[in-house]
Amino acid sequence: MLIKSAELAAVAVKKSQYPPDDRREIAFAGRSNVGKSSLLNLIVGRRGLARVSGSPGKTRTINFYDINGSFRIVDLPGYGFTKASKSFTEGWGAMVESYLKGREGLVCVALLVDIRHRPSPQDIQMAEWLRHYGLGGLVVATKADKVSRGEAGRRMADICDALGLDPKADAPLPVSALKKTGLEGLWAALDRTLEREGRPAPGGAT
Ligand SMILES: Nc1nc2c(ncn2[C@@H]2O[C@H](COP(=O)(O)OP(=O)(O)OP(=O)(O)O)[C@@H](O)[C@H]2O)c(=O)[nH]1
Ligand SMILES: [Mg+2]
Repeated sequence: MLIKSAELAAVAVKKSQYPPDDRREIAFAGRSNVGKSSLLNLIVGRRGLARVSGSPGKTRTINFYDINGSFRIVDLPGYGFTKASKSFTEGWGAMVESYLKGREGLVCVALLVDIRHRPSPQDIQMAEWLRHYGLGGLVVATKADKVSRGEAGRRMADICDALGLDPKADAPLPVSALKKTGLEGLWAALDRTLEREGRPAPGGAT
């Protein structure tokens, strides 16, 4: 896929702020600091499009990006950062869940996990939840630059084991936003997902 355009379409904390539900959307979910916003920037080839930070909890809103005027990538706030206040954590759940449950155009949620760590209980819960709603299947292992090649293989097997993935059918895709590696595999997966879900979107636009 060639990125011809990428622009911020909406920043939302509630449904009335979402853009119209008229096209396919792929959302990025995962723990805070796992690299969701960095991956978005890598994909669209624009370093500063989504804000990135060394401290967890950078993205606090649901950010919708229009890609090529034909689909959207949705950058979600991360879960599981320890400094979050209780009210934020509860608000996060409600905010993200209402998006994930209520969005007609949402075709897939890419679950990002850090290649160095065994998925957390929240990652596992998220993977199960996505499977249940038919939104799973795409797992991305971020920060692949942090491990050696040999180690990467072992880490991927461990991630498959923890998330109940079939290593032959839906192995995680290793990517590094730092080294800009793994993009081709990710593009191909996104293309396949969009093609598979190429049904006319609600409202008639494709
Ligand atoms: N080494 C390395 N660092 C990365 C990579 N991707 C992201 N980072 C770093 O990880 C930190 C968090 O990245 P973000 O993209 O802001 O993470 P996020 O998942 O959007 O975090 P929240 O918005 O808090 O949910 C930043 O310091 C990034 O520079 C990567 O592939 N390799
Ligand atoms: Mg972010």
